[in-house]
Amino acid sequence: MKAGLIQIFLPALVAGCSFLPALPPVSSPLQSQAAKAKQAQADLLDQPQKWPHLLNSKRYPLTVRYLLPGDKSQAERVMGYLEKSWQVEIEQMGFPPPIPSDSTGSKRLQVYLMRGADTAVEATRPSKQPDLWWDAWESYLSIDAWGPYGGEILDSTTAHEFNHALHAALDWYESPGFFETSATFIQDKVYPEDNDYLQQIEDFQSRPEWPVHHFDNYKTWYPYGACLYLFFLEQRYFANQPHFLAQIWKNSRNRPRPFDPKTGYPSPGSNEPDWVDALEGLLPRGVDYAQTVVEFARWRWYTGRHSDGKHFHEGALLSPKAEVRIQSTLVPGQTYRSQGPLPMGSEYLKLKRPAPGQKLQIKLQAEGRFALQLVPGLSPNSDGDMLDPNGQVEFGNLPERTLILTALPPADRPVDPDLPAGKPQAFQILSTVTP
Ligand SMILES: [Ca+2]
Ligand SMILES: [Ca+2]
Ligand SMILES: [Ca+2]
Repeated sequence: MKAGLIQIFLPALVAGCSFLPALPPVSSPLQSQAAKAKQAQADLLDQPQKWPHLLNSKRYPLTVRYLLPGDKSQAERVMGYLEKSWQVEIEQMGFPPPIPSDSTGSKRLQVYLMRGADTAVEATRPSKQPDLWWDAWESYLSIDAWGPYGGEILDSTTAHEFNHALHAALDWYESPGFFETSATFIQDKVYPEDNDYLQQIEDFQSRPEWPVHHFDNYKTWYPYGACLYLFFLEQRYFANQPHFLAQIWKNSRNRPRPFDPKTGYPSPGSNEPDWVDALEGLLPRGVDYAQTVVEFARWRWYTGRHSDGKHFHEGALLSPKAEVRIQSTLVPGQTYRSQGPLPMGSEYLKLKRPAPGQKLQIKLQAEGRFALQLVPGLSPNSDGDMLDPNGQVEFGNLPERTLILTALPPADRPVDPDLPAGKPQAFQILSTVTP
């Protein structure tokens, strides 16, 4: 197992996809070709002296290497994207520079352009610079500028991968999902007009029962689309300034952690502080991660057709598929049972207004703790209301409202993004109609 490879792409295993093509037989020409291509990459990546062509940035310590003279214009294009990424991510947002994996001693970040290569960042070894006390790794980028992440989205792809190189220099073993959540948020900072990230929000919004920090090991775009939470934080808590993200990464640094020989990775529980700890250090006094997640559960309803211009700068650009999934519709008088969301996840239920002159009362029965709220708000200045577990639902003039149940962890247990999520928190709702 090769530790340290972070890739932008989604492997062929898309969630729920059960019609994967059969793999070629073990010794097929196709596979041996693929094996040869992999070997060719292994012989070249991280070996700058073997590359015949290079381009050095005049602005920043960046080198793009390529194999064929005819690829020069592509190399120039990628260099332009890298320079813009450096300017925004490092100079404007405050990430410290990357630590190059570079055997030539040039101290320039090496970026390899190769057809068929993984579009990825690889961290090669811990930095030996004596003043770096934390788990800082040297890294390089490889980019297939001709592959599925090239073309029109090569700009945001480059911004995304460059951000991973900055992660490597701070904490290469932070919680895995947060790498993609951060780098996808970054795409819109460096290339605001390239809205490729919006599609990835669909997988995230279709799984509200998972915690924001859930990592499904690249089965879906979920951790990428979780950038919606970072857009919420930026707007709600950080005055629309994206610098908080670099600060979270800086504050989540830790000393090098011992590797577990069984997995080849440090044990997840040893990631202290983690990004949630770092975030909580930046939030206003008295606000914790769980509280932001409850608020965010309300915000994420205001997307697509529910956008009101006050939640998410590009919420109205999201397609109906990127609206948060409503689990069920309850008719007045119905009893509803659910296996429930994971702790820190939410479930959304539509409530229908009872007949004129009648009131709707709901009663929550559950062992775990829940936060209940109703959207949308009933007045222009309100975007929703908290609801008692045993309360009356007001409808104002609305024909229906959405009830959000967010599963909270036990009050005495802080949330840790590296530990298993736990079991779904089952609940039951009794709804009664009274005159
Ligand atoms: Ca945008
Ligand atoms: Ca950490
Ligand atoms: Ca922690």
